[in-house]
Amino acid sequence: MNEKKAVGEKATEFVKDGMVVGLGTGSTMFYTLLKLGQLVKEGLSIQGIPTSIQTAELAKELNIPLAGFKEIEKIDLAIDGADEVDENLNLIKGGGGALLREKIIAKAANQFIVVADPSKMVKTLGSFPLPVEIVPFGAEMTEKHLRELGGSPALRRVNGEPFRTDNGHFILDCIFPSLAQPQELEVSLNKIPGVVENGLFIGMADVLITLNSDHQPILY
Ligand code: ABF
Repeated sequence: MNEKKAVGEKATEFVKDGMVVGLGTGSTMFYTLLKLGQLVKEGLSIQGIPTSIQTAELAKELNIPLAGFKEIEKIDLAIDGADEVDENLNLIKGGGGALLREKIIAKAANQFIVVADPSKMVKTLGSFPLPVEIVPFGAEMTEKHLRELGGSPALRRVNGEPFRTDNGHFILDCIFPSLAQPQELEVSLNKIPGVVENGLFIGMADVLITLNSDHQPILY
């Protein structure tokens, strides 16, 4: 069974005619987007706000109408994946590098729905290295500040070159010995000059769609 497809498609049940919908990024969202494309073809009328260039391109291929922030007054609903989800629906996101736009859109949405297969569920966040988006200027100094907070950052690379986000920034993937107080860490990280945003999404998710032990979609 394709677990990502099951949870990704389930999320489309929240999408109603006339909504402005934040469109997340990643391999689970891929299935949400495919299903939304089908629903649009069948007459559903929505406007999508994409969280990445990759999602914008897929949405265009699927003829899902897109809007920019200038053209909308509100986002009714945002749907997105996650790298880790704890029991309080706190998240680590950014494995795909789209965390900044994802957080802007999740924050702006009236309702934020997370689609995550059971492999993403954890008791405590932190096994997945926390992505921290930083400006390239002074990257070594920003890295030093992250070490001072107890983190072990590694510059994300692709083919040997620093990975660049859609915003032109770098990503430091950061292991912390403990993420027991993620809310405080989220604030401390964002106080570091050079840090643009981090992948902790604390208290933002309204609904989680995952699978139960019978592999059926379940909502929390
Ligand atoms: C995005 O999708 C990212 O924040 C996250 O890294 C990823 C989730 O993984 P998947 O590709 O498994 O859906 O939301």
